This record gives sequence, C-alpha cells and structure tokens, in this order.
Amino acid sequence: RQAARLANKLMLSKALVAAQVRNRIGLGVVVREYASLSHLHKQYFGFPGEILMRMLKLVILPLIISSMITGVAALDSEVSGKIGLRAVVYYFSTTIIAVILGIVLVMTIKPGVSQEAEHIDRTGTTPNVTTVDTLLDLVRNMFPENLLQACFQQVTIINITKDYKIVGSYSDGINVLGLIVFCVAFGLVIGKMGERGRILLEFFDALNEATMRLVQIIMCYMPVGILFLIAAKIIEVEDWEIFRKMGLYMVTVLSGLAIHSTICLPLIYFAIVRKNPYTFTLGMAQALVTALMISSSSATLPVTFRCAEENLRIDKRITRFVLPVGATINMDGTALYEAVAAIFIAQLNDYSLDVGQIVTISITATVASIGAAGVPNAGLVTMVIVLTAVGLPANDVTLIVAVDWLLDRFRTMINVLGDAYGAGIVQKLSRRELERMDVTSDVDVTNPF
Ligand code: DAS
Repeated sequence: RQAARLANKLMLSKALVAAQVRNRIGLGVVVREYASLSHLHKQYFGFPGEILMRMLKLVILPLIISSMITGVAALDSEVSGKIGLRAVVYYFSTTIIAVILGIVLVMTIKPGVSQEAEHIDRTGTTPNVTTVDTLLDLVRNMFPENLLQACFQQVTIINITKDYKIVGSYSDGINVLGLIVFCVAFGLVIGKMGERGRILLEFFDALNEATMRLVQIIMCYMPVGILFLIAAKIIEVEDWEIFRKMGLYMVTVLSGLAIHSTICLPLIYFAIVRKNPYTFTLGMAQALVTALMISSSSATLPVTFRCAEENLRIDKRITRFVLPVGATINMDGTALYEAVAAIFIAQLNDYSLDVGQIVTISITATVASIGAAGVPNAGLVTMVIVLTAVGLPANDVTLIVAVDWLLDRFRTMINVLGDAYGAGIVQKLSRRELERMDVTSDVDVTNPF
C-alpha cells in the first residue's frame, strides 16, 4: 500500500510538473504571439500614417512644378515695377537669413544627436577637438576643389544633369534641385513669352490650383494620419531619449523664430526705416495673435491688412502688393523650420551632412517655403521636398509631425510679421515712386512707421 501511495504521489507530482511545463511553454507561446501581434500592431498603427506620407510624396512633383513656374513667371511680370523688385529682394534676403540662423542653431544645439555620442565628444575619447581645430578643419574643407565639389556636386552642375528615375516610390528618385532649377528657368522664359506664354501660364496656374486642392484633401486626412503615425512611434519607442531630442528640437525651432523676429527683422527694419521696430511689432499685435490662433497666413491677411494700414498707416498701394504676395511666398518662419527639421532628422539618423548638402538644404528650404501655401501645416507638406533633396528618410517626418500643430502656430506668426516688416520697408524705399504716382493715397505717407 505504501509503494502504491508513493507511486500515486509521484504520478501526481509528475502531472503537476508536466502541467507546470505546459504552462510555461504556453506562457512563452502567448508572449511570443503577443510580441508578433505587437509587431503587427506597429504595422496596423503605422499603415494609416504611411498612407499619409505616401500621399504627401505623391504631390511633390506637381507642387514643385506648378508653384515654382507660376511663382517665378508671376514675379517676373510683377517685378517690372521697382516696388515689386524691392519686395522680392526683401523676401529672399530675410528668408535666407532665417535659414542660415536655423542651420547655425541646429548645428550648435544638435537636438538629434544622442547623448552618448555627445558624451564621447565631451569625454575626449575622440581627440579633444578645440574650436580652433574645428575652424581650421572648416577652412581646410573650404579649399576650392572641396567647395566646388561639395557645392556643385550637390547643388547644380553634376547633380542637375543626374537623370531622375520616375519608377518605384518616385519621390525618392526625384532630383529635386535639378527640377527646381529647371522650373525657375522655365518660369522666367514663360514670363518673357508675352501672349503665348500666358496660355502656358494659365495651364500651370490651373495645375497649381488643382494640386493645392489635392493638398487640401490630404490635409483633411492629416489629423487621422498624424494620430496613427504618433501611435506607431510611441509603440516603437525603445529609449525615451527620443522625447529629450524632441524637446531640444522644439527649443531649437522656437529660439530660432524668437531670434529672427526680435533681432534679425527689427534690425533690418531699423537700418532702413530708422523707426522703432518694436512699436511696429506692437502695431501688428492683433494680426500676430490671429496667426498664432489659426496657423494660416492667408486667413490672417484681412487682419494683417487692417493692422498695417490703420495701426501702422502703411500706404495701401504698398500693402496691396507686398502683403498678399508675401503671404504666399515670403515665409521666414517656415524656411527656418524646414532647415532645422531636415538637419534634425539627419542627426537622428547619424547622417553626417557635408557642405554641399547643407547648401542644398538651404536652397530647398527656401524654395519649399515659397512653395508652401499660407494654410495650416503647409510647411509639413513641403518638408518632404527638402528631405527628398538630400536623400533623408521622409518617414522620420513622423517625429516632427507630432509637434507640428504647435510649431506651425509660431512659424505662421513669424511669417506674418516678416510680411508686415516687408511692407514697412518697401514703403520707406518707395517714397519717391509713391510721391510721383498721381493717385493720391487716402493715408498720409509722410509719416510711415
Ligand atoms: N501655416 C503656414 C502659414 O500659414 C506656415 C507653415 O505651415 O509652415 O504660413
């Protein structure tokens, strides 16, 4: 009987052990299944976001072609007047200043560089590079052959003749810079063709309108795509360091916008108009708050007009040209943001950019800001142009998408402020033309801000 009892106990414990083992395996299977499921989750979450990214890439080609050709051709006809020429020179110079400011800040703050990488630099495991070495390095790299090689390799001659393939995910195959240079040249030619050119211009105008309507449709879907893009990213997050990087990225963009709007633009305004720039900014306060609230330069235009003409008493003959054109092609905030975001994404991917690529980013960020419409998130849409130009993974736009709703407000505010300063500066430079014009303006041009 004892042996039977013992055997019975043994059987029981074996069964128990077997059950335990089965459970463990079962648990292991469950965990493995879940892991694969969560992998599926990532795909499921990522899919709607991927759709958004691919839709944005689809509009790159028509967006660049139509906005650049119509923009350049239209500028050409507008620029016949000295007022238009002064406005265009102002637009380009302040946009380039904003881009350079953004690049200097993002290369200094390095928001996308991981801490351990920075730590290595600081602990000197790499040779302790002093500022002087860095500067010497920079000068050494600026030798003519490097500079020409870097710049022209990237920007025009060699690259522009690179035939771009329109197969597969075509936006990755686009030679964006080559396309831009072609569109500028083509736009200038059309602008000079008179009546025949007008027919072509109407076609590209219609193409631009159709493309912008497509962009509007994509933007209706954008909140959904952004939601899923962010969800997929949050699932993927291994190291929470990404949030530190995102925070630094926002600080970089916001500080760039703050410096540009409180130092760069006021300095240019004061240098030319010799009036207090901060009083000027106060006069635009209502328009700036509106831009901050609605994230759209175009929708803010009526308020911008009212502030410029009533508070700042800028001549209507100036505002009627400078403000609408400025709201369309003068976007200092957007240009700064696109340059910072592109280099931030390069840093996230440990992608070292050479001089030529930095120049490429400067040019494409400027052009992308011209192509961006004065509507919410427009800078995000044209951001894909900058990333494609330097071969950066456009899907990393996901990260900057998450905070675009906030940054868009501030860059729109700076866009509007830049347009207003432009109107004040162009008015000051065009006083002689205004006085010569026989149309008497109903505002006193003798005492513009
Ligand atoms: N929201 C755009 C504007 O209205 C700016 C941008 O998207 O970059 O100016």
